[in-house]
Amino acid sequence: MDFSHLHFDCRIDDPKRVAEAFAQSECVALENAFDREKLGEIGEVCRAFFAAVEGRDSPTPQERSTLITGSAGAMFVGDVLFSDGPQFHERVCSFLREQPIVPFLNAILGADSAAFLQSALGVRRKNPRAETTLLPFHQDAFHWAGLNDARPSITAFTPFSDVGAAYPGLDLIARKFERLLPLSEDPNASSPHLHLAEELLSADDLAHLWSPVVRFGGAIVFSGRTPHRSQHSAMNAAARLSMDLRFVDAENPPEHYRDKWIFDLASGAYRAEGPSGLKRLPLGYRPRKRPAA
Ligand SMILES: O=C(O)CCC(=O)C(=O)O
Repeated sequence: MDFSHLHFDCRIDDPKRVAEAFAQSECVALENAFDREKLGEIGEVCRAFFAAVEGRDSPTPQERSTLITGSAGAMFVGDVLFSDGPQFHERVCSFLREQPIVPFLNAILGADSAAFLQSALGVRRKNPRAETTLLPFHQDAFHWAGLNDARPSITAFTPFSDVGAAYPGLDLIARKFERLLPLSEDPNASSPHLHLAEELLSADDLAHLWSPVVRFGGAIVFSGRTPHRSQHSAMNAAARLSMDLRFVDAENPPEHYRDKWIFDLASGAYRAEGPSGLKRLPLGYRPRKRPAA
C-alpha cells in the first residue's frame, strides 16, 4: 500500500491539510517538525544520561528513579535529572514552543484547544538486537487509565536519528480505529499490560501496516487508538533514542494525571500544574485495566 499521502513536510505543507489526512488515518509522518540543532541538544542530554547510567554497574538512586528498564526498553522521565537550571520537562516545553510542529499539533488536536504535555513524556533507548526491549502492538490510550475513547490524545514520536532503515522506527496500522482493542490473553504475551490481541487485527488492518521512514528532525504523529509497535524489520540496526511527547485536550485530561504541564499550542505559553510541585511525576507505564467489552 502506498502511504505517501500521509507523509508531509512542516516547511511546505498546510496544517489544515495535514489535519484532514490525520482525520482519515489517525497517523501522519512529518518531516522538518523540529529544528535539528535544538533537537540535537536535547538528544545529547539524553544520550549522556544513558551513557552515564549504562557505564556503571549501579546507577545512583536519583538516576534509578528516572530510569525504567525492562519490556519497554530503557526509558526515562527526566524531571529529577538536572541540577543545572530547568528540569527536563521544562526544557522540553521551552524547546517545543518555537518548533515548526506546533501548529500541526494544534490543527490535529483541534483548533483552539490548549493541550497539555502530559507527564508520560518519556525518552527511550531501543536496542534492536535485544528483542525484549521492543514493544509489541499497543494503543497509547491504554497507558492512561481513565482515558476513554472519546478523549482525543496524540503521541508525537520524535527520534534523535533517521528512523525506518538504519535505526528502527515504528510500525503503525495507518487507519482509524473507533475504539480500544482488548488485551492479549496469551499468558506468554511479552508485555501483558499493554499487548493488544493481535488476532483481532483483520487482514485489511494488516494491509495498512506502515513503517514510515523519517529523517532526524521529523516526527510520527498518531492517535491514542492507533495500534503501533517498535519496528521489527531492522534487527541489524543500531540502537535508537527517541522521545514520546503526548498531548490531550487540556480541558479534558485523564483524572489521575494531576501533575501536568499545560502547553498552549496556539501561543506556546506553558506552565506546570499539580499537587506534587512536579518533583516526581507519575510514569506513563502502569498496569491498566482491561477495557469494557
Ligand atoms: O519506541 C518504541 O519503539 C515504541 C514507542 C511507543 O510505542 C510509544 O511511544 O508509544
